[in-house]
Amino acid sequence: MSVRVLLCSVLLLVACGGDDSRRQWRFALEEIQGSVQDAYAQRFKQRIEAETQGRVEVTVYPYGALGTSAQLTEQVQNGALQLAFASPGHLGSVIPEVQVFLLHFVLPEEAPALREVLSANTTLRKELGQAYRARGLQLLGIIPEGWMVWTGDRALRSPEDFRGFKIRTMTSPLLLEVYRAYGASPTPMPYAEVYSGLQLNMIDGQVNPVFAIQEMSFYEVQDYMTFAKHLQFVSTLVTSPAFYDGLSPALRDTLEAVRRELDGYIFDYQARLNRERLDAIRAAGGTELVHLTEAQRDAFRRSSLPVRKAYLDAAGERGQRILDALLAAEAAAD
Ligand code: 6CS
Repeated sequence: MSVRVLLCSVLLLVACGGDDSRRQWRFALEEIQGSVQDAYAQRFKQRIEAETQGRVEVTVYPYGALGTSAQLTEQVQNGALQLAFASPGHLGSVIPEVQVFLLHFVLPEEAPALREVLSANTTLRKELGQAYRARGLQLLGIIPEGWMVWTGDRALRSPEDFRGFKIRTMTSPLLLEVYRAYGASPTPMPYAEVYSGLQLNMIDGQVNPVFAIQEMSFYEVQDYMTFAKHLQFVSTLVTSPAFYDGLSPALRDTLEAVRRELDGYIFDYQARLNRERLDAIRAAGGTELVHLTEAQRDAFRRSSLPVRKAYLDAAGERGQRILDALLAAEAAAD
């Protein structure tokens, strides 16, 4: 074998796997250091490197290092990255089915039922896994990051309060339907542009979990946080089918075992982080916290129902099976 052929083979193995020799896995985040995704990735790195005795080295790239969410997904598809988070809020034009996680009042509300459905619902994992594969992605994990909270220049106690409200959304197409159903003017934009958009009054508000509102300093340029418990922020961990299929069976088992272990870890971690970050926002002062009553939540629930049809129009029969599975889990949890 010539030196050149040997070098090429080694480079291919390092990038793609294929045996258990030394390799580097590049893992990109849609969030900054200190976030839920960062905590997940740091623990993942620690566990994978320990389990493989350092034969696999994981390098974590926080948001901003390699591009927007859409760009990270492309980099996974073309093999430049081995792992990345891909949030349904940004993935809808690639995988319409995943937009089920953008529908309000669908997932079970209580933590144990939510944990069960996200980590262990076989229909969800099978159907979503196939949808990802069909678009050149391998679904690894489904990760909750906390309740979405509306921030704004006003409190949002009813769909009427949303009338004319310019809310920044992530970039999935269904989010336009979701917020138009409340009478709002949804404005999709990448995460990195939200703070300046709020500061310059290009948008009136945005929606994210508490930890993100704190670490991205959105609360500093917003007067109100409205807690409607309408939606859990869910992200997904992805790799490419070529990378996944190219792993040795032993290394694939290790990857799956670590992923399953992290399901439990991240669920508790995000709950704690969101509580601590809310305390920090309270301590800073200047932001009014508004918690909706059941009657107020019901008005939003009713307004949100027609969006399920828009989801099914985009996601088809597989989408129907996924939505049915989630609604069944929600009904069972009641
Ligand atoms: O709002 C966003 O775009 C982002 N929010 C969070 C909490 N994670 C990733 C996502 O891109």
